Parts: sequence; C-alpha cells; structure tokens
Amino acid sequence: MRLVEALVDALAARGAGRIFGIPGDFALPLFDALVADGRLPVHTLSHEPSVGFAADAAARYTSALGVAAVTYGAGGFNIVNPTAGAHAEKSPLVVISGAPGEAESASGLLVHHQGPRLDTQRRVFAEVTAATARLDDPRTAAAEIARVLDAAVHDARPVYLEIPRDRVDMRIGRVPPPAPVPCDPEAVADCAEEILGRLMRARRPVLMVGVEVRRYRLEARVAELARRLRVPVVTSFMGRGLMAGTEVVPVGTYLGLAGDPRISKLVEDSDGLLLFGVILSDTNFAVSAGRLDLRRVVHAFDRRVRVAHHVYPEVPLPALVEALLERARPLTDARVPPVPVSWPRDLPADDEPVGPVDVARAINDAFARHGPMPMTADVGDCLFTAMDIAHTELAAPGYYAGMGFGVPAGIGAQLATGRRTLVLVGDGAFQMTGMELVHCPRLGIDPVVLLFDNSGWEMLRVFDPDAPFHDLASCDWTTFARMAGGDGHTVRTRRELRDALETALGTRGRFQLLHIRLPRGAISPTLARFVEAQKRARGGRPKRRAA
Ligand code: S1T
Ligand code: MG
Repeated sequence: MRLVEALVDALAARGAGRIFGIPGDFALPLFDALVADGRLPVHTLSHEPSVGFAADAAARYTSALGVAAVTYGAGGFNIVNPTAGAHAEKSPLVVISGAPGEAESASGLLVHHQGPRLDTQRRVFAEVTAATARLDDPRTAAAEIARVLDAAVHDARPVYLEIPRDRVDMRIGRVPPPAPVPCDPEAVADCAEEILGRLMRARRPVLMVGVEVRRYRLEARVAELARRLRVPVVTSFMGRGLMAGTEVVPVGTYLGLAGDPRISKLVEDSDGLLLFGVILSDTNFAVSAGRLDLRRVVHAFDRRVRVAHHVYPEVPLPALVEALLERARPLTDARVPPVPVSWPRDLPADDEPVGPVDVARAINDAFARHGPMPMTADVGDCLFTAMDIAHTELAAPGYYAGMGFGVPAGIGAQLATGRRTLVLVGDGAFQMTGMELVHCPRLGIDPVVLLFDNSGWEMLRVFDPDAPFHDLASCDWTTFARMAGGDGHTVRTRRELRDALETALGTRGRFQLLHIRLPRGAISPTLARFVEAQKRARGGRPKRRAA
C-alpha cells in the first residue's frame, strides 16, 4: 500500500483522530496525500508552535497520539519547542516533517530551509523525542513506522518521522499492529506484593497522582484502587485536574509551601507515599518544606518502579495498578481524615476591581450553575489561579512552563473532544499565540478565553520588581475578538466579570474573549505564597502581598 495510507492506518490504530499542520513545498505532497486519504482531518493554524501545542493538547485530552505535520527546516525547527515541552511533560506528540527528495539532496546545491546539514533537523529532533525515523526505504518503512509510533505510545513521549517529498507515494508493506508494552509479569507481581506490604505497615499512606495516570488512561482504575485501599488521593501540580471524571475526588493539589498546609502536611508526613506517574520536577516539589524521604516513597514512572532504594525495571504503571487491584484490601489502621475540599465561591457582584482570585470565584460559581468545563491554561498567574478553581480536567505546561500553550491547546482540546473549552491565558502569552483565535470560525469551535491582562510579565516582575523590562503594551483585545469573528467583553469590575462570563457561556457558535483588566500588581494567593516560599528557600525577603 502507499506510504501515507499505511501511515494513517497506523496512526488511527494508535488513537490519532486528526492532524494539525502548516504545509510548505517539501510537505505539499504529504499534505495532498493526507487530505486525499481523508480519514484524519487536517487542521491548519498560523504558526508551528501553535500547531505543536494544539496537537499536544489533543494527545493529553484523548490519552492517545497527537499529530503535527510541518514542512522541512523553517517549519520543523519552529516546532522543536512544543516538542521539547511534550517530552518534558510526557505527551505522545507525533511530528511528521516533509523533507527534500533525492534529486535536490544530490544536486550539490544547498537546499532552501536546510540547517547546517541535510540531516540536522532529524538530529535535533533526536534530542527531544523518544524515537525518530526517515521513511525513504520501501523495504523498512512499515517496520520503522511501527517502531516509532509504538515508542510514542509506550513512553508517552513525542516522536519524529521525516518523509522526503519524492517518497510520499512509495509502496510499502502493511504497518504491524500496535505492539504490547514490554512488561515483566514476575517483577510486576513481586513489586505489587512489596508495595502492599509497605502500605499495610504504614500509618499515614497517601497516593499522589501525576500525568502518567492520564496518559495511560488509568484514572478510573486508580480511583477504584484508592477506594479499595481507602487511601487519600492528592494530585501533583502537573497532575491538577486528574480524576475529575471519577468518583474519587482528590483532596487537593500538593504545592508544598505554596499550597494548602493541610495537603502539604498530609504528603510530607506520610510514611507510605505512593507517587503514581508523577514527574519528580522542581515545579512539583521545589517548594517542599523538606525533601521527600525516599525510604518511605514508592515512585512508579517511566515504566520503572522505585521502592525506597531499589528499582523494579519493566513494570509499566498500567500493569502495576492491575496487580495492586487484584491484591487490594482495605488498609487496616486508622486513616488520616481526608482534607475537606472547598473552592472560593460567591463572587460579590459589585464595582470592586477584579483580582485573580475573583476570576476563580466567578468560574466556580459558573461551574456550579452550568457544570464543569474542560480547561487549558498558559504559564503565568492564570495557572496559579487555576489552583483555586474546582477540580476539572486541565491541560497546562506546569513543568516545562513554555508560554503560548493556552489558546492553541484550547483549540486542539475542543477539536479533539467536541467539548467547549475554557482557556486561561495571561497578556504576555496571549501576545504570542492568541492570534490563533482567528481560525475558530473556520474550524467551527467556540472556546471561552479569559485573558488575565496585568499589562506585563507579572510572574517575572514579582521576582525582579525593579527591572525595566516587564511592561507590555496594553491593547483593546475586544476589538481583535470582534475582528476575528468572536465576541469581546471588557471586564474591570466583579459585576462585569460575572455578567460577561454568564453572557459568554450562554453564547454558542462564536469564540468568547473576556479581556480582564487586572489592577497593576494584583496576583493570586497561590502565586503570592509561591513567591514567598521561593524567596525563603533562597534566603530572600518576600516583597508582595496577594490581591
Ligand atoms: N518565553 C517563553 C516561550 N516561555 C516562558 N516561560 C518565558 C519566556 C519566561 C516567562 C515565564 S513567566 C513569564 C515569562 C516571560 C511572564 C508571563 O506573562 P503573562 O503571560 O502576561 O502572565 P503573567 O503576567 O500572569 O505572569 C517563566 C516562568 O519563566
Ligand atoms: Mg501578564
């Protein structure tokens, strides 16, 4: 069969539902073939970073492959940053790039778009992906596609495929079906027994869930395990929003000194802490009061399980969860009473200026009235504000922290799920990729975007208040919204916030942009605590208070 037909077969067999992309002359044959095949819709956006963020969010929201197609060089290098973010945050993004064909490669001339060498791009992607392949040999192409796509599924990491433009129509064999993830059943059983033995002896067991629980579609099974063990569940910062659709509501999100002290105490005092799919990163643990005592920690991540100071290799999290479920019994000792879950509610509809925590209140009130919505968030105080929003599905770059994710991710999430998405984004990040909203009418989607406009890079200003380079131009983004085919709402007071959000949620078929004009220096309580914790950790003095 033809290469693109086999490739689409293999992508669809591994859960891909669409392709985001921007063509170029090296990718026109590829795009023509993908459109002719028709099984995976091709959605184009304006800039390759947005293509990467949208495909990444589609992967996160479907727990399957997200696919981006780009041209060689100018397009390929443009999507390296979202690929690095997907690698850091364990998202199975498949980057497919066109490339020069045999004739132009052998012409002796430097090829337009190329880096220092014709294979520079593939070498760069090898650094930020789990696997790469150049599909130019009909004898090996099918096996190479299977190898690379299975790596994306097994590792939940991005991968890279390069297709020379004169190879798009080559005939190749059928791509093998998805391969099972390598697993050592004996190691799984021994590991599960050891973990349960430790839990039985623990007085204060806690289960912290991280991104792999979503990537491997384990939320329902982990919820069942927590219920059977009667163990309290918390999420990591990156894992915020996990378990939202299950009957086990996490008691909160661990943010160390920047979070709810009751949650921090629950985690840091635990003598049986299970970290399932949690990235051991600074954003998840840097502001811990004390370093985690690894002798009391079980960390299941990247298909290995570390129990105190020894490691079980080839124990994928899905296999471990099933083995624990087979053996689970209620833990006998008295349990730490779960922390009552509460969120800021009841926004006063007055003429007071809006602060970040008021945005959380308004959203929580709206969720109580209309039901929760899936969310995406960008980097900045909007993400810290999300910690005060009731538990709902959330995709955000909480570890890699690359700006520009929020709006394209909201576009990708709504296209992938069919569910209207709530997007939280700061003015700085909006100036990077907010323009992608112009595609919403053509794509038939209507996200609701809350733009936290504090006229600058506030997350940097709080750490470096005297620097002269944190200010940003202040625009009337409601004019942009109307020009782009959506509706814009200027919000300065809490009454305007409540009314604009109610109007936006009641208006379908057009994207909605709430341009929230925050007072200068207003930050969320979580960011204020985070700054204080960071400064204490660095021996400095906190300089600001939350609004
Ligand atoms: N460039 C990119 C692509 N990502 C980044 N994270 C940065 C630069 C550095 C950076 C932050 S936070 C931040 C910047 C520039 C400011 C964000 O401004 P805005 O979106 O307006 O949100 P807020 O005003 O709420 O801070 C990270 C932490 O290093
Ligand atoms: Mg800002």
